[in-house]
Amino acid sequence: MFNESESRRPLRSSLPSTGSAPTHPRLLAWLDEVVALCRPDAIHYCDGSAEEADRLARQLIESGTLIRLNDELVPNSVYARTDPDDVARVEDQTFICSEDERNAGPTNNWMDPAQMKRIMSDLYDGCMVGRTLYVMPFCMGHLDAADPKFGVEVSDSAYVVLSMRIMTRMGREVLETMEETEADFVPCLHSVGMPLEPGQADVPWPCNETKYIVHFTDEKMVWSYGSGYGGNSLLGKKCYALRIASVMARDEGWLAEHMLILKLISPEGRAFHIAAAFPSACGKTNLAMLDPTIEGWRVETLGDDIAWMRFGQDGRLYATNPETGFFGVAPGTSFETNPNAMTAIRKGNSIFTNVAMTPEGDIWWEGMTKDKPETLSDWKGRAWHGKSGPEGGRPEEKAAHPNSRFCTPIEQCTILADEYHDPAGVPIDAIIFGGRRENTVPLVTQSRDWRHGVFMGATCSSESTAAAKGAVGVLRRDPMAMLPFIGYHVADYVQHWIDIGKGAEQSKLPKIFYVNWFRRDEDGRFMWPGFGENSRVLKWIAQRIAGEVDAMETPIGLLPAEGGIDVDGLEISDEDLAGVLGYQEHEWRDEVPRIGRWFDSFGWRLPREMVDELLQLETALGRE
Ligand code: SAT
Ligand code: MN
Repeated sequence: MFNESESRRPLRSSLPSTGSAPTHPRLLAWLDEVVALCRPDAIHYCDGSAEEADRLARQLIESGTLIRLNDELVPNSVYARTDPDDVARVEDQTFICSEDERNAGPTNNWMDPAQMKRIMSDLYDGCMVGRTLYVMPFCMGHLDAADPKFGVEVSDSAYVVLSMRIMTRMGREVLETMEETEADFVPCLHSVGMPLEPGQADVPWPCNETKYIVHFTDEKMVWSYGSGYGGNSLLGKKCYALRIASVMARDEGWLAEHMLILKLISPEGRAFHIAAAFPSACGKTNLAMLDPTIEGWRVETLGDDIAWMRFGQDGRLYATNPETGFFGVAPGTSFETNPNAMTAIRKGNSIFTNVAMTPEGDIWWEGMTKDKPETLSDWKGRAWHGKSGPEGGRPEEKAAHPNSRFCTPIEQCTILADEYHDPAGVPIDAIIFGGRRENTVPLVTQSRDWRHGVFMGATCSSESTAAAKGAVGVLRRDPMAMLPFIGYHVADYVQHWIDIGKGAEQSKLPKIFYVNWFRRDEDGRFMWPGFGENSRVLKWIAQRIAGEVDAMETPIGLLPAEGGIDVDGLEISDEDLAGVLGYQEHEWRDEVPRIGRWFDSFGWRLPREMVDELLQLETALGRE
């Protein structure tokens, strides 16, 4: 990996080490290279145990990175405040470094892998001086899956170790399985990029202004530098389970998607399994744990962020959740909006990042309670009194950062479906694509067939949120909610979706739907109440799958027929209901050229099928 060999470069075997060293030959060879380049002071081989987590948490509390929360309010939990410039994924600095440039872009940043390695090797050179290197063997998905997907993350951040332990299967058992089965793994190198000279005091949140999140998609390797924030540093999550896995999935004939997985149970006890893609911070966690407002219907959770879907022996598409935790957006989460998440969070064993804290050592964020507590310390550590905002700040500032997060073990979710534990996963009945659009897109539309469904996914759009650095509220296309996570060329990605459908028995494919909870009226007011009331839309989807309700054919797809959506007991005016369920032809006539421009950006590899779908839409809409 690195071609320098200087005498000052340390040998791994000469470093003080704790934990038991691996015997896996490729892992050892890679670790030798990392140690020689990054020059950590010590090395710790993680076993993933609770004792290890306790010890690291105590160290981080002592060093000021973490604050212990009140054990009676959130047991065994800690709180971190990041550097104010390290609060979200950095999409500008995220690269797909494929050997062939045509395997990246236009939705990715690309750089020649050799050039990127030169740049990053310079940054990594000595970047761990004064720090400990943690070695984390992990597995995305079940250890006893037919084809377990292993990774090893090495990082100089103990915060990353604690988080990876919640989000993935990590530690001794994984390493043992890797060694017994001589399994290969995805090397994931992470550094916060802040070496410490002898005697130099650490800061609470070490990071570097220069940040790179880099995927070598041919080699299947991840290099991350300069950020400690979740999506940039927990490399099993977006980097492996989406960007690298999407490339594996293309080559191996499956799908790695930014989707929640839920099980919907009807009053008669019939189960429907649904996978749903929404951009970051558009309510995936809320939908995954939905508390239905309609009589007799129940939801159980399987996952809230990532779904891996493969065909089973029976020709159906099965989904598994490769993660073991929730890394959810905190603001807006409350016992009203998401009681299941709150219950899971209150069980503790969690890491909270950039939320606010009460004087009692409890967590707080905007939307958790109606009234703001009298006194708080905010995500920047400033004191708040009453309604006046932070000391030295402005009254309209938020106490919790809009992208503040809870990191909580999934097994604490009281409505976790039993099938979560099944390595084969669940057969998917419906796929939902969604976005945040204040106009144009109706509450729910069913696609005519798989190809039309792929068109809906490929043209999905959303107003941007705080989950990524940059302006909030700007409309962008977000194909299958994968815009920041597709590990190869978007045209090939859409083609892969089309091909998945072509190769399957049509009647066994999931039905595809497009939803939008965020439609507003002329005054900017949301017309649909959302949250638990979204169960009414899920019910319609289930009834469509079961063939129990009719739909109306329209140019944009199948819409609920009059009275199709159960609004029993819901306070909504006829005007609002018609407003959210219907579509405006003039808005869609405006949408067609926008979709055309989006497709233009794909270049010549734009799948023919998508051109046909767009023409079909344009023709069906007709002229004014
Ligand atoms: O920051 S993460 O990428 O982990 C979460 C998200 O943006 O969906
Ligand atoms: Mn996500």
